[in-house]
Amino acid sequence: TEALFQEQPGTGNPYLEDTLLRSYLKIHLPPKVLEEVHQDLERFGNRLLTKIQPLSWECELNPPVFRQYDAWGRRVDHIHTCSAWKRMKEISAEEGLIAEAYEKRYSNWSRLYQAVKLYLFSSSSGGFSCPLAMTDGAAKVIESLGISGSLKNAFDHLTSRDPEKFWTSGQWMTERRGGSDVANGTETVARKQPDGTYRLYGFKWFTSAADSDMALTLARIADAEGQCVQGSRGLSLFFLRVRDEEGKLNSIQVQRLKDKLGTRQMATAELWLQGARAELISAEGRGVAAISNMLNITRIHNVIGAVASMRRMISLSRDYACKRMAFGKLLKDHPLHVQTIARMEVQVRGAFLLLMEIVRLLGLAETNLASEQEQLLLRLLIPVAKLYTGKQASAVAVEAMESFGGQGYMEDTGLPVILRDTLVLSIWEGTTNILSLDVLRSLAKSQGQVMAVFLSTVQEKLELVSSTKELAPAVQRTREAIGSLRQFMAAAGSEQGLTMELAA
Ligand code: MFK
Ligand code: FAD
Repeated sequence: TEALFQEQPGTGNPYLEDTLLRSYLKIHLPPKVLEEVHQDLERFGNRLLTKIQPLSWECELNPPVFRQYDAWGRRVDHIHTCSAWKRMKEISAEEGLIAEAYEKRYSNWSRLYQAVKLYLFSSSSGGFSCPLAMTDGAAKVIESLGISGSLKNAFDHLTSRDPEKFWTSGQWMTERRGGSDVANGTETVARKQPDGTYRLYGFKWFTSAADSDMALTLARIADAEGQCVQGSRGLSLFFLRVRDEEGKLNSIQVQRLKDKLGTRQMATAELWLQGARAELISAEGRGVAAISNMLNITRIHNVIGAVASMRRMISLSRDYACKRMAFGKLLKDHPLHVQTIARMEVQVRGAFLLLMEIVRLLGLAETNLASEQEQLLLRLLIPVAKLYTGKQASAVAVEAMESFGGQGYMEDTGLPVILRDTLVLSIWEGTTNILSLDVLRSLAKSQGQVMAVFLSTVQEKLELVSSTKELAPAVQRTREAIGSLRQFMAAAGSEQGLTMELAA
């Protein structure tokens, strides 16, 4: 028989194997909630392992295909997606991956529970996490604007558990002249129609999950002379259906699908809006503020994706270390190799706990249980976590790839896909520097409060662990960091002073 020289790394039920996740839930969830959630997550973990992971690989092998014309020369602009991708949509509805957060069965814990399911789903989702992020963001915007009229219908579809009824949403913000500077880069114009709806004319440069049912997008409303207000105050938010009931595009042409480094399972298109019928859903000129609710949700999804991909890579790496021999012993018995894995493990654990803290706070905010301080903290932590974990995920993925040696570089192991897909996490949903500026925006807006809240929260947490001997060096370092920040603030005169100094 053939000698076995290289064993494939694998993992079991991702929920049962995730000891940090399980201990977090045990410590934080009320017992009754824990009992129900545990049962569901164990079942979901098995479904992921046996049914969903194979679909994910199918999505990677069968990326979307764009067909512009049919055999008879008619323009069809059809984006063909594979059956596994369609199945992911059904599974997302069945599992309530969006619904859970809006039904609020477990009050303030529903959001955290949803985030945990998304975290487990993410690395087996074949890219479907992307439309789910935007779907969640759209539901959040609609909820925050008030659910009425046609938005009620859209909200019901976005939050449905019925696969026949479930819709996904796109988020069309980026145009050719500006993805970060949306306020000045948006050229799309909205012309009002006699029935009160609008028709949109413009070009959307990046539109992911272009097979979605609906989208939220920004445009400038033209006045009777065809003039538009420029800058941020000229932007309004619109809701549109991508296709009508017969599947015909809503006066939209697909220019092409993007040829991407990663996220290849999912269609990202360039779209011409040629009079797409849309509904104004924000106050005129309040488009950026209104879509910020979407951004804050999709940025949390970005954190979920970052933590999930780190978890997956490291779990596989740990398993491989228990199987692969080098220099006469298993990798796990080489202290230097174990140190490399341990460093990554610390990174993913820190990122996971930060994510849990954010969704815990979000759950409180959404059930009116958050104090003003907790709301400020949430606003601050979202961009911080997105920018930090976005970068961290690709660094960890590179390190983890090396831990498999040459096999880590081989396409058919599935490992390079994870690396490619993490590389986008620091670009979309706001680049690192744009999010740094958003941190400053949140500091400036809180007028001297958020930094104080942040520092006292860190101080409180520090006290909880200050008697743990093993943590003494870390506690000391954190104390020093808090001290320097306080000094810096004092020197700046106030938090506003600090913000201005940083901004300068
Ligand atoms: C694993 C799955 C991950 C998810 C996958 C999704 C697929 C990918 C989809 C995308 O990439 S979608 C496109 C994402 N695009 C961005 O993230 C845009 C990046 N640029 C920014 O974030 C800019 O900072 C921004 C466009 C928001 C700047 O716009 P403005 O108009 O120049 O900013 P301004 O004037 O400071 O803010 C306007 C209002 O919005 C202000 O409110 P007020 O008028 O009431 O004062 C701001 O406070 C508010 N605002 C801005 N950002 C906010 C916010 N409010 C709350 N939270 C925020 N983050
Ligand atoms: P730019 O804004 O031109 O940025 C270029 C560089 O300049 C960046 O490094 C940036 O950090 C820096 N920069 C810009 N302004 C400043 C500043 N003030 N200070 C310091 N540095 C600055 N967008 C959507 O709307 N919907 C989608 O569905 C979508 N899907 C995407 C899918 C993929 C795979 C990718 C890669 C992108 C997608 N995007 C989508 C677009 C994405 O959100 C933008 O590419 C991103 O926001 C950056 O915008 P930009 O490409 O215009 O870069």
